[in-house]
Amino acid sequence: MLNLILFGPPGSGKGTQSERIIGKYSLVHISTGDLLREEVASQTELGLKAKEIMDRGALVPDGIVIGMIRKKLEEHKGGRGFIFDGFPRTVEQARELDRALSDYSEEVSVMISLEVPRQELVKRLLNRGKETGRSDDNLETINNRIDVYEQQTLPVAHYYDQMRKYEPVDGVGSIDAIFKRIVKVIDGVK
Ligand code: B4P
Repeated sequence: MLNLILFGPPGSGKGTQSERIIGKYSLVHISTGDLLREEVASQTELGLKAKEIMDRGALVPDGIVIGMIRKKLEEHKGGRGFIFDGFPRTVEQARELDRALSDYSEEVSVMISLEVPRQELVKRLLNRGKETGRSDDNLETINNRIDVYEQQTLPVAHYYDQMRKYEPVDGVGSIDAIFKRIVKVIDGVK
């Protein structure tokens, strides 16, 4: 199996590039952001709790996110592999992912990290906020999300770097150009 982590700050293009990657490599897409937004839309108990956290730009507790991931792994076991989009976001989530995959005798193949400067992230997310009305795409929450990324999520890159699985990719440019850079990395590990 090919198990990819698509990593990067909010607005770096993880969701956008995931769509392309799934099309080319037939992987199962797991976006914890999308899963949480589905819970919010269905107004489940978890969704109501998650909405308040997401609107502040904070991270939903590890236990909730890991539970969602384990469920998806079980549902799609035996496929060609997974693309984890926006997960893991803490070192604890990374350790749990490794444990969960090892239950299926699997492991993370590579972490692709989209590198985009803060100014560009803010511009993209403000733009998306205008177009879609997403409630966490406002200036205050965007800045908080990027701060949370730098403090709590960046150490995950170091975690995979120590295992020689961290691959930085320039995330600035056209969506097609960035996709080509990603394909080069994936084809190098396949
Ligand atoms: P996510 O849904 O993961 O939100 P995101 O990081 O903002 O989205 P993404 O990075 O995929 O957007 P994209 O760049 O594709 O998380 C939302 C919230 O959920 C978090 O803040 C947190 O509260 C919670 N959460 C999620 N996962 C969690 C976890 N594991 N643990 C705890 N909490 C968790 O797109 C951004 C914009 O840029 C788009 O408008 C796109 O069109 C544009 N864009 C993309 N590529 C571009 C390019 N090359 N040039 C110009 N614009 C581009």
